[in-house]
Amino acid sequence: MENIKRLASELMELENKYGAHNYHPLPVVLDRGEGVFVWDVDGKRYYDFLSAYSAVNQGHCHPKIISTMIEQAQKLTLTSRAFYNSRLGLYEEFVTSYFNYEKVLPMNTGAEAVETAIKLCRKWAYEKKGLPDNSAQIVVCENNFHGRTTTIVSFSVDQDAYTHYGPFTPGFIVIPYNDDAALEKVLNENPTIAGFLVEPIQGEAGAYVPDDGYLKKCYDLCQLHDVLFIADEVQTGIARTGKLLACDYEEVHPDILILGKALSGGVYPVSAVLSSNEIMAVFQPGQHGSTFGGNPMAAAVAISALEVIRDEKLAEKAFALGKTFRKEMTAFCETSKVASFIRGKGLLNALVINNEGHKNLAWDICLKLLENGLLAKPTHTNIIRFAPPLVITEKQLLECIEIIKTTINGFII
Ligand code: IF1
Repeated sequence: MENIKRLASELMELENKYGAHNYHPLPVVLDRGEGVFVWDVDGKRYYDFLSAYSAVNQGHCHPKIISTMIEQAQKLTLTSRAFYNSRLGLYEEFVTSYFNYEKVLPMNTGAEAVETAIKLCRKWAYEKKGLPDNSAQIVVCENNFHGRTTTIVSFSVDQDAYTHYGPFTPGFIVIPYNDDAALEKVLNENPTIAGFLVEPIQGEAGAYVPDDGYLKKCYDLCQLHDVLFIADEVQTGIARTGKLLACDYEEVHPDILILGKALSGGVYPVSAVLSSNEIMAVFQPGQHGSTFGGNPMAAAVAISALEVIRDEKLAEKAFALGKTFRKEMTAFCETSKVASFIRGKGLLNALVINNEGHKNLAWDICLKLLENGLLAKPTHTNIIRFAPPLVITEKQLLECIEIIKTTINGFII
């Protein structure tokens, strides 16, 4: 056991010495994952309540997805789009039907898909809506998180995300989130708006759920002004919030839908932009693409990952278990001086902590949760995100709720 323990510290030291310091990980070295569990190099087991930021909704190393990956890996992994391949068309038919769209543009990371959606929206605005060249504006919301490219951080309000990355990409208007009147005002005042890019629930902001009806009102305003409603469901999509898409709660069908993360069950970078024939037609050969986008491995894995969501009814499970989690945690917040309130939908939830007099309380709670066998990470200094894989059972969830309560009760403020 002693050797393995040294291994953990050695591995952390290697990351520290040879890796860029663009993260501040919790002090645990993970080595294996299965379902809701991960094990560290010392063989200690943890409940994973981050799910790689909702990329492993299907659970770690889901056997069906893994076997698809192994089979495809032994056959054909990458061809580039210079040629057709035997998996892509099958995937494109499957995923467009699954989400009720006519066309898909396959990419790899969430940020790539967001960038693709921005280019698609702008090109549509010039070529179909008739906006003057280079005049297109896209409306975004305060406290957004859509990825980390230079264009995307150009419209971030988080200093850590944009400081010293300028000069920034113009053409974005930032309005308050959960404020449809602000969207209406900016649409009435600006004739060159092309789109509205929004997270149906703001993940990084701490599972910030907008008022009921907000998405529908914004969607209707966009329709009225011939502006594209673009939903970034990279984190909220694929059953995480208790529906297949968070937009489904308000029966909003985005003009452009952005998916990523759990689209592959966390085994491979797969993202997608879905839209209509009319909108997607603005992309002609040679006008957009990527080396790995639409590769046969991604196509095969994504079909399996989506079949698991459907066949194991993971949206329904997330809906029911999310209610249990928020009910239990709301009751706990009523008696706790540390836990203020819980918010979220499905199994995307966040606990707001009262960190008065103890700035890094959320971080310290996560360190204690780690000791107690549960992995969670704070987003901002006073919010802890709780997002287990959707395959968690009710019994396991109740056990984890006890771990969370006991751990927090160990902190006196
Ligand atoms: C990091 C945050 C979550 C996303 C939404 C696009 C992307 C993301 C709604 C880009 C990615 C990840 C990125 C990761 C941590 C994590 C994150 F904390 F950064 F904000 F989940 F909330 N749209 N979110 O949440 O997708 O390019 O990463 O595949 O950058 O630290 P990506």
